[in-house]
Amino acid sequence: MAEALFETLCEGFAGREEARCLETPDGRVWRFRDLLDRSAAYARMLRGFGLEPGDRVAVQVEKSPEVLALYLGCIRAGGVHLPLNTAYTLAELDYFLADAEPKVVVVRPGLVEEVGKRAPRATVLALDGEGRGSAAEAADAAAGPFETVPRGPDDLAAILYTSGTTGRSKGAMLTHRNLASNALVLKDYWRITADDVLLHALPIYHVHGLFTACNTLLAAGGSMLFLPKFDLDEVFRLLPRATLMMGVPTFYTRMLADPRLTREAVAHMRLFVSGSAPLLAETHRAFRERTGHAILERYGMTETGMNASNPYEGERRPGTVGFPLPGVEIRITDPETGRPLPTGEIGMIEVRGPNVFKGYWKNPEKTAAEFRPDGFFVTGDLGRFDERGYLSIVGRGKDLVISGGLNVYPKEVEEAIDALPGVVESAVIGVPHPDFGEAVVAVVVPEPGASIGEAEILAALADKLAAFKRPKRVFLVPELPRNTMGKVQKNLLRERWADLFTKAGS
Ligand code: MCA
Ligand code: AMP
Repeated sequence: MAEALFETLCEGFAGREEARCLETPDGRVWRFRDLLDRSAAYARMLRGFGLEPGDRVAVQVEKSPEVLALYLGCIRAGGVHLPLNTAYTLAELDYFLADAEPKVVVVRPGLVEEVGKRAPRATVLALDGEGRGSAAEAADAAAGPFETVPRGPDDLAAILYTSGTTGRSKGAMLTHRNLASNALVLKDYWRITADDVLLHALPIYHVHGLFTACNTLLAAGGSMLFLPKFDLDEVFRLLPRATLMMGVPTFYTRMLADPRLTREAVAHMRLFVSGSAPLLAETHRAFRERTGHAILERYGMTETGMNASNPYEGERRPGTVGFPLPGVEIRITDPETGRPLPTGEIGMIEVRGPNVFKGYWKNPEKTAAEFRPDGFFVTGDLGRFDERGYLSIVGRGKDLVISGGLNVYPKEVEEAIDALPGVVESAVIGVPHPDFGEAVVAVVVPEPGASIGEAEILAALADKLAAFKRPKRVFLVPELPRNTMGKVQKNLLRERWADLFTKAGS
């Protein structure tokens, strides 16, 4: 069984260290040897700044191959990689820095001074989208051989923050075993080999782009065309050189809306994978009709990595996420009692396996609340198995909006709006959106006579919430609909604004 992350990620390139590993759109090539050398330099640099095994390295920078080397360097030094979405505001960053207490923080160059003030005990370094900055310079100065620090399977390799329905974000603690086992399982399940070239257009501060994509390709010894972000022109320019693509549903709806997506353009492709948000069955069908490719949909979470996947061979059923991955157990239970339900019934999806995280950072109560005594993790997603064993996700037990593959917790947005002067209360909902799948909308009750409107509310949220969390529209209402228990009836609000973005001309 796979246990040590760095060693697992080296397996695919063993004996072929000179092979191509990464290429950026400007044609710059990284061989695996380059990644080994550069990760050694970062590992030496981190140790030089006093990093001890178990210490956190927080990273909020633009995507580049250098970031991948930094991540691997952190793992090699025995550290814990803590990637952060570049959209997070300084106010959001404060919380992560205080909670995770990183030893080293790497940010975009313009932020070093400000972040230095906010994390006075950390070493704060810079890295820009070209892979330049004080972090890269310090790595240059530290270059040399490095003996990877041995770590155990249950030692932490990464912490990724995920918001909660209540309270603040929680850091999901992912171990070497969690990440290594998932990479090997996916490599085999999706038949990824050294001949594969992944068109990589996802961000690398989340599980999808970093672990599901990079870890798996490294473990397989395949290479990646490493785009800084999803850009349709770049995707169509580089697609002829790829064999494989992973994306969120928005990638596929945008490609479908483009006349360059033709059967010929993708005839050479081996596989398209989708996840992080529901892929509409109609998108699956339209893609298949246009290209002949059945997108392979899979299901995962920050806390668990990948849990289920449609098969590589055999039917990829639209609207389902396929079967539990090898080594992963999935059961459907009664959300109230936790009792397992018979096949066909809808209930809570629970997961157990080597992929399931160790717990929430500094939060044993929350960890205990989300695990059953027999080790199953309660995902908060509602699903059912059909008679052929395919799992469908039919809803969420948690109040969550997924916009363009990014999670937004309504509670967090409501708290930010409710704190504004002139606001009595608010309800934040997700409504269908043609590009993002779901879009965030706020329904706000102003104080009588308050001169507050949509523009003021959005402006006031700008330095508090990352842009993707901010409502796309704000509506003012005299009161929120409530049931007899006094609970806000969000379903009525969702119905009322269901066509907001999908009606012709809106
Ligand atoms: C950008 N904007 C968004 C989003 N992204 N608004 C809502 N939802 C979004 N996802 C806003 C920006 O703030 C900006 O607003 C405007 O849209 C245009 O921004 P831009 O950066 O140009 O957008 P884009 O480059 O077209 O980005 C859209 C995207 C991107 C390509 C869909 O969000 C993306 O790459 N998403 C993938 C996220 C992902 O990797 N998720 C995996 C999580 P303004 O104009 O107001 O400034 S891991 C996970 O979920 C689990 C483990 C799993 O199963 O994989
Ligand atoms: P995150 O917390 O960012 O890891 O998001 C994980 C959540 O994304 C899951 O709990 C699901 O609600 C959702 N998700 C991931 N993949 C899929 C999928 N293929 N279909 C529907 N929802 C998904």
